[in-house]
Amino acid sequence: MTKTATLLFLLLSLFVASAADTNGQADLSKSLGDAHRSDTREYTRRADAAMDQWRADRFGIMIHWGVYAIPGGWWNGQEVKYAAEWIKVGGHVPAADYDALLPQFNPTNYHPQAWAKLFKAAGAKYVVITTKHHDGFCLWDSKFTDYDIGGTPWKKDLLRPLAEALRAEGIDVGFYYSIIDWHHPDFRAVLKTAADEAAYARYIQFMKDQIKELLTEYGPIMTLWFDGRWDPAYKTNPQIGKDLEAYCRSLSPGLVLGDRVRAYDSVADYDSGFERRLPKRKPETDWEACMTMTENSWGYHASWTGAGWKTPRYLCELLTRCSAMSGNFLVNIGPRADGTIRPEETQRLEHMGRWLAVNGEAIYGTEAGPALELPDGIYATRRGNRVFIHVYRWPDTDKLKLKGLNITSATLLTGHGPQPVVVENGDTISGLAQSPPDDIATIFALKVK
Ligand code: FHN
Repeated sequence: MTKTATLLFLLLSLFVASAADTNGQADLSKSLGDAHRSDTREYTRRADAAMDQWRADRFGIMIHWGVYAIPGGWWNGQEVKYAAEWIKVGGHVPAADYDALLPQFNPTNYHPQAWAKLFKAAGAKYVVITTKHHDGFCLWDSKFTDYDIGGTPWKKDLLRPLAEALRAEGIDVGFYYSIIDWHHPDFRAVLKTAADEAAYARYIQFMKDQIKELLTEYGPIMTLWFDGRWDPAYKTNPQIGKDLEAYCRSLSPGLVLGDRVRAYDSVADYDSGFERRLPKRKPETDWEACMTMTENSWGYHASWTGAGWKTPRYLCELLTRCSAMSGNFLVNIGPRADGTIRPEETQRLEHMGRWLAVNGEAIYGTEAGPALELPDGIYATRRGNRVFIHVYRWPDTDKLKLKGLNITSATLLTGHGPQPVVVENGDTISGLAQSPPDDIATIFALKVK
């Protein structure tokens, strides 16, 4: 690629970088007004066991890991004010200098079994790891490129031991795969010439070849999480996404696919557009919110120390809010280059897990609770005839009125094991203690008519 073309591409990528999928959906929501996109886009709700499992999982962990963890958001002594995984574009790093990171990538402290045990302790039911992010570096030894783990001192496949460790802990496996590939010579963000079209066709075949490796050589994969659909080459040619989706499903019939495999024109199995934000009201489709623990950086960023980290309580409230709107919550971590996970992340995951160990039945396998007029900080989920009331803001009286419910019995889940609570008039929990039994949230499990 000539210097001018490279500069143009980097400038374009720079522009779309801040855009990203959130902006893609913003354009869309702009064109559709305030109505949530899925109210108007074509969508068919899946009613099969594989999709039901995805729904029941409710809580997942996303992992952004790659050579970008080496610079950790800094380049030539300067902090790059950009998401750490975008440093090649955000930091205007020459390709040769970025490629020189491969010989430094040697995760000697990578212990996939320990990772899987941490995710289990966190209460996560699925994990989505970046197999290849926009920089094109692959965490497995792909037959179709040398720009992968095989080209590092580590050499060994990073995905297989993690997938096996996750399954040993009963955690579903998901792979993230970037449509954008800043390294592959045939990738194009825009198609201007016949040569571009030919190159991009080769690149699409490359993606299919890699996807086949990922979907057929690593055991059962619950979900393939596509990303990077916003460039014109992809989003103005919806058939590409439709063909890619059909190819994925031909390889793995029960595979769950978010809508980022498509070109914004319709929802696949769920709406994956909620990035670092939740919907204002319950979408009509299945959906998932992916969330950083810090500001907008998904890969390891050395400067993220204290300010801006979401607390465990806030992360649990986001999880509750997702479940209370029948959606999934995917919280992200960015491991260091050596394979360690920073304490700010492990502490939050472990704290979430302690709460879920007691209250998880109010999250897993649930969907939005009955439409109640609930005070701020109080949410409802349901499973069958059981309604779970999640109290993040403790009432200042000893009563909690739940208008519209006909409660036949109620137990306090949180604290020291289920305890019966008094119900008045079929809609009021009374006898509340002066302060809540838990520093995160208190769950009441109700039987309702
Ligand atoms: O550009 C990526 C970004 O680096 C990160 O992977 C997020 C995660 O959802 N997705 C894109 C931005 O929408």
